[in-house]
Amino acid sequence: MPPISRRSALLLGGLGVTGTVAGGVGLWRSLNSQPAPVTGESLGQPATLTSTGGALAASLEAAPGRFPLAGLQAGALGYNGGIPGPTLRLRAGEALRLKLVNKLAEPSNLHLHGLHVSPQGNSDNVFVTVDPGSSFDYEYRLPAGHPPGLYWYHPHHHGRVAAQVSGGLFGAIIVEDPVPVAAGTERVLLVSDTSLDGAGNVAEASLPERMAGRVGALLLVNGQSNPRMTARPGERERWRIVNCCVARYLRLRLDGQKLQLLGMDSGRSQSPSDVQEVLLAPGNRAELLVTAALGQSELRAVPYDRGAMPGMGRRGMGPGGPAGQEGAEDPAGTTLATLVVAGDPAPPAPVIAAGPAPPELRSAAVAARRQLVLATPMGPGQGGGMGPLMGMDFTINGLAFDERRTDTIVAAGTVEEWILVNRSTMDHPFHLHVWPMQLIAENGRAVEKATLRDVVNVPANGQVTVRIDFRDFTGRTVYHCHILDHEDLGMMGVIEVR
Ligand SMILES: [Cu+2]
Repeated sequence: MPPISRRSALLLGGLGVTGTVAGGVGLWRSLNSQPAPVTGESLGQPATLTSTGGALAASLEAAPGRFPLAGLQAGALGYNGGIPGPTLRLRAGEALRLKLVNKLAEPSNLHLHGLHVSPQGNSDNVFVTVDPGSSFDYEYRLPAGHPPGLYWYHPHHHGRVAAQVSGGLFGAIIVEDPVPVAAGTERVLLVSDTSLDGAGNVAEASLPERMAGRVGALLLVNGQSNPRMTARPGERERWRIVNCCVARYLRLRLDGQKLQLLGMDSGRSQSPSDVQEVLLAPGNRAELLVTAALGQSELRAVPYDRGAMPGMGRRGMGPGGPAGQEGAEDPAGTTLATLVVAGDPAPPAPVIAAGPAPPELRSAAVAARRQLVLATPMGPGQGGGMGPLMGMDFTINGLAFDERRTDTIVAAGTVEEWILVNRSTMDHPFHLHVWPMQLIAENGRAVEKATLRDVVNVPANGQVTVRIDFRDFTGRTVYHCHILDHEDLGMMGVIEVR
């Protein structure tokens, strides 16, 4: 049997997962280190858990096992036996009770990405640790005015977030629209990427891959490789897309089809806007309306240059390089899924009712202004002593994450303006828990429309200005780079709102 790394053993250990492919070893061996994915399956949907009577109560069991990934039986991690985990559907004003059962061989916990809920106690508290073999009862209450839209959940145990998410631990959360959006077919598309080792187990990343941000060789939608969807001409579909990748940016196109953007991250725009493409940094979501046109179209991730580590260049181990495989060599990009439109035309889709005006902070009184500098200075580093590259630190305002230290103290109920400065040669997608950020300016250019995000891309050597309304909740939580390897390597800070 091919050797497995200590980390891979740690991730998958305990249930004999690593040994179970021995019978199929010839297959794996004949396909070298990466078995060929199975493509063209019909797109599946995760199991769905829906609230009733004002609450959703469920268990999420995180466990290693063998899961179908790209049509192969892979040694990976899943919630409730699946990759992705179940989709949770609920409404504003409702309660969500989740029992996290940790059957992994290492600590874990749970974060509800993008939800505007308390960060304290047993709510969205990333400082909770759920040890192997134990469980934890989370309880969240969504405010009555919580924005509708697409959110997601994943582990947030510092140091192991990237490994657990790329292992398969993620799922969608949908907060229902108060006024339904007329769309015939609704699909959830959770996009992830991962690499399998020679034994068919999710591979652990090397330190240089982690510093660049690991990019998996398999690009998957709901765990499938280039699955197929079918529609009738004229049919309107709603695609809810999450970028669950650890580091890969998704610049998505669906050429040949009418594509409209209904919303990004949280809430929805007043009316959908026609788009040719949409860029999702890790953690971002898009809600797209597709009006099907006769023929066959591919949902593709086309190249996006997110920079590279110093001295690595485009063809280094960063994006676009041999380990990066983000498709920079192929301008057509990577096919995520295929839409086949055939049959009798559907009746015309109804007009979409206008949504409410988005919140607007440009005229708000600003109580404090801060600058947060994201950097990757040379220093002792996580892999100190292994050469200059190995001595990179991942910092915010010069400091790597320490959960005992509070970096930023904010007065509850105030609006702040933050300048997010990137002094490195890689983009960093900046994520703040609990409170959404309004984009004010990008690289000195004002953002004209009121635009809310919970992940804001800060371009390499660039800067972004945001405003944040710290309303509704107090407590300690975090902001961090959503290249999850960078977060694990220290690019995270603690904020306390009080
Ligand atoms: Cu980063």
